[in-house]
Amino acid sequence: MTDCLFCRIINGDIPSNKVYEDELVFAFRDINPQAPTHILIVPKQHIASAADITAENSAVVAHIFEVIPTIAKNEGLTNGFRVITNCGPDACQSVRHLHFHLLGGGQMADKMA
Ligand code: DGP
Repeated sequence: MTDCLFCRIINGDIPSNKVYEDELVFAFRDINPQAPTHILIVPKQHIASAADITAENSAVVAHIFEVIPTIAKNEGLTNGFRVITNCGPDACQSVRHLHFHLLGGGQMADKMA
């Protein structure tokens, strides 16, 4: 989608600090990091949010969770990490392209909301 920020990052129209890419997935550093390591992991296929995951497109979501350990290891997150997806207005989703925040690099708060 040409009007989608993350689609434009994936296709290279908008520069990003890429940390991982394969045929299904693109991962890059968040422009506004909320932890020492803050990476966004997105499917190359445009899926608007977690509310739009279906039996037809869920394989890419499974693949994202398969590559998260590799990205976390590459980032040195040996003491743990957090994976979050914000979905819809109540969760303050600001970019309508499914993405998983990978956060780590230090002790985090024990509350998530
Ligand atoms: P969310 O609020 O869950 O939709 O997260 C969107 C994230 O996207 C937010 O943490 C900031 C990040 N972000 C927004 N615009 C850009 C951008 O142009 N480049 C990068 N690298 N990250 C961005």
